[in-house]
Amino acid sequence: MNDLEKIVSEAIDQFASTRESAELERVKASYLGKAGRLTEMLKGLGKLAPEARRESGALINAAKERIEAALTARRAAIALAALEARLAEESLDVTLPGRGRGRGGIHPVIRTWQRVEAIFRSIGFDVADGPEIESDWYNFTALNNPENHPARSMQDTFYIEDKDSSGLQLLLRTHTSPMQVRYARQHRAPVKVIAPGRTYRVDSDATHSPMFHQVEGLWIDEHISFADLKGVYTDFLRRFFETDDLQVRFRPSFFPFTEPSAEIDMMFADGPNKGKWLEISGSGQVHPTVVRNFGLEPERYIGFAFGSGLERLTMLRYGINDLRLFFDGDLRFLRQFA
Ligand code: 2U9
Repeated sequence: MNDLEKIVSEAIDQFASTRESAELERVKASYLGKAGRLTEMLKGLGKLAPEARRESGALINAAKERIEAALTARRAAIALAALEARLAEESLDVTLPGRGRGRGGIHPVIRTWQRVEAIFRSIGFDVADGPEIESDWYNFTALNNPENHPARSMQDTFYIEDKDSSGLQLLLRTHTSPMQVRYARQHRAPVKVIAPGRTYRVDSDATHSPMFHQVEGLWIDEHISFADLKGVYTDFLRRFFETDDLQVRFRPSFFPFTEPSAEIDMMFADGPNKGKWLEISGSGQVHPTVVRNFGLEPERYIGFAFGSGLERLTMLRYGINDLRLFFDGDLRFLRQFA
């Protein structure tokens, strides 16, 4: 075998023994690269006489073409092997059943929130939403809470250490009333609004959570009376609990922001709570000082307010007996409402 034949067959053997393209390209360079064996032979042609140069040149070029053909074939083989390896590794069994996606649901307290909104909207109430971080003025002062009222203490209220840009004391709202003060000051009379939302108090046991939900209502106009409160709230309860067999009573109470004030109790004619008076809400005629803080004259404007816990409404509606279930995130509980 002459030199050229040997080089060609060595190249073909070496190509065949490579397993990946980088290695193949390195072997290729040793034959066809700048200092490759065949390249060196082509360079040597210059020293030959014209006749011999043409003859040798043709032979070397024919050898080069065979090497290049072997190279192209090996490149294709390596690429195919890589593709097959990948296909084998990433193979899918399209006959397997799908994994499915977990379906989310609406939290029972939020369901109550939505129901309450829909019912009050249908009786002409607007729905207001506002900040959970409030100033001391909107949360307490505007609502006629005296400076030394116990609710203002750090034992009951979460205070924020930093003051706001104008030096105001900030806190987490303890009720949604500050939103109604904002709303009344902005809209003027008549005011007919509910404010549902998250509220915060330093309190945590089987019946209290540091974060809970309230809905408060406010109706202020020239001739709003306790009869309107009783009518609106009774209508709300009957629709919320989907029964007309429900009694409502008012019991005298005290809140700084209402005068007179009353607890609202209700009694079902059926079901597990049949015949029991259940506390469901606080309420009252809005205190004249609070009306003045809206920017309205209390001699002309009068109305009522109420406040109810959304957790309490939810527990009574679904027969839930432990408040903590709402906040545990246990899917076995939550799925029942999805
Ligand atoms: C304004 C003026 C007065 C809202 C009211 C109550 C009585 C009340 C509690 C019920 C259960 C809070 O979630 S709870 O712990 N609320 O007893 N709330 S009157 O009075 C207002 C609201 C807004 C401007």
